[in-house]
Amino acid sequence: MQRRLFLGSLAAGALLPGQAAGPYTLPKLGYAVDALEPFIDARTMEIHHGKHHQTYVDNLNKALAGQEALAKVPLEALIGKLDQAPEGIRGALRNHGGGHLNHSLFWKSLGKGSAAPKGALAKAIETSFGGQKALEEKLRTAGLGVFGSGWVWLNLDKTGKLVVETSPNQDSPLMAGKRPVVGIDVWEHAYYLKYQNRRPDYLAAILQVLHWDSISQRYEELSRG
Ligand code: MN3
Repeated sequence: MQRRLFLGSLAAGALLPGQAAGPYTLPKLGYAVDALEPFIDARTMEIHHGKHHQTYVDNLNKALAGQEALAKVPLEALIGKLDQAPEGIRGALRNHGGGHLNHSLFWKSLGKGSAAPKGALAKAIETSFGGQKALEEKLRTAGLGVFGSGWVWLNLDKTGKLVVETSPNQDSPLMAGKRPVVGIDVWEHAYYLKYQNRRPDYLAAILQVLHWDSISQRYEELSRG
């Protein structure tokens, strides 16, 4: 029974290349902490990546300590089948494993100089939403609607259709059988130093630094899977 756990197919487009299993480490940003200025300030990036994300990684590793079989299961598969995880660590996996996956995708989706979706993603956005502007408006509205801490997502649903959704806390779309194309962190820790309570200003800013080349590439990897 134990051996049959988590043997389902993995979501394509691994979020954690090079660290398919635990113990997990903080992935490097692919750019300098000030690379997103003035939209996202360097101090926020330092604390968000170096402290908040590191804490999710540390607590995930703590939860998996002594769980040798589970630590070898790719994190995306663990999070996708949380109901099969031991009850005693399910909450920690959900919060800290989700936090690690969500932030790993977030950092990879940011960067300047790539302002529009490309190729298959551009076409899919046109079909599903009527274009990039309309999608951005949907992301903005959904992000404003998250009460408390959470994320707004562009997901692929089980039929391969693009959908805008939100999740509370660090819940991953993988928990609902969806595959995240891109997520926007709307926890206050993502913006409080620069924007304080002004989430609308933060959302306007973060939409300026989505790196659509990377996001388009991820969409193509997910679509192939
Ligand atoms: Mn965060």
